[in-house]
Amino acid sequence: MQNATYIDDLLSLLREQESFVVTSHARPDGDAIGSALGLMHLLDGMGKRVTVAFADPIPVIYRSLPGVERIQAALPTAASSMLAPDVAVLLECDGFERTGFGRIAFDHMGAGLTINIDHHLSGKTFASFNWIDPEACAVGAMIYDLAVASGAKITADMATCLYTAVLTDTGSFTYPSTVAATFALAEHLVESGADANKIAQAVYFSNPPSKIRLLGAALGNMEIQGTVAWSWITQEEMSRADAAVEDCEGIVNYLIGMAGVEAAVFLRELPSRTEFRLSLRSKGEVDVAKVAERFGGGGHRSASGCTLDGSLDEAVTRIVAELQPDRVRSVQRLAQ
Ligand SMILES: [Mn+2]
Repeated sequence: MQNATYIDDLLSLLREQESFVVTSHARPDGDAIGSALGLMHLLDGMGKRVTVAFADPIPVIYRSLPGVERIQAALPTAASSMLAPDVAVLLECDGFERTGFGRIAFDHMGAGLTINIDHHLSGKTFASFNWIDPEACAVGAMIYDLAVASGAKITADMATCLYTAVLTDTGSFTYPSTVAATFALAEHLVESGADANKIAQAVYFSNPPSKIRLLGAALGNMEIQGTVAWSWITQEEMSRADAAVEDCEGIVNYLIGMAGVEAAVFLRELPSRTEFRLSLRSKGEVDVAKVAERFGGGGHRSASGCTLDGSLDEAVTRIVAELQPDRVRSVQRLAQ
């Protein structure tokens, strides 16, 4: 099915329904928040009732986005509101669990219909309506196409949210998903009222000191072996820097930023102290989506994530072996 067909079907579906809950994944990033708020503004304009909910806190750098004050920390329940929403929309999720709310919270909410909009290669068709476009540079770009097709005016608020989604999910227009159309999209969004400088100021120049302190600790832990670089942060280092989970965001990009490094991983010790959350990056040769999927995670070819249990040494040994360039790994397998 072509994107245009998905969009047509999705639009008629949205028009038929009255009330919506929009959510996205746990530890939300710029695309999760920007696309959710962008869709909220679109649905507002269509005269719908919209609730946006995230299981985890909104990082400081996204707290100036228009409409952010409407984000709730819990899904509506049958007990909290008389009316169950008609539709639950999940953005960038491969299942209900990914939202951080848990499947049961969705069952309790009792939405008649579920919509899944995603651009991950590892996307899954778990909802009643699924639109997965791995070619899209951000879910924000898919929401933009939806808005244009609906005939809605792209308001400055909507443009600001969607531009933030595209800016952050393309790594400031540097990832392989950045093509000519990405810049055309950015141009339309700026024309519609997104302030590129103001958004960049909020996203890249408004970090709390704890984040920079934590970055220092992480870079101090850095190790390199061949073409693979890695680093980690323990719970103890988190508390010493007075850091929040969101302060770990982006550390892995410094590791992949080194010459000669083809793949990088950042490991964050989880509060249980028996597990690590991994962020993986690649310059293209190593498919980190496949590596993450081997450990129950997922993502894109050049950016993905997964969780490993065991000690730091065990986690590092397992992941670093998988991150060797494909040809090195196949030679190693032959030698075994
Ligand atoms: Mn995304």
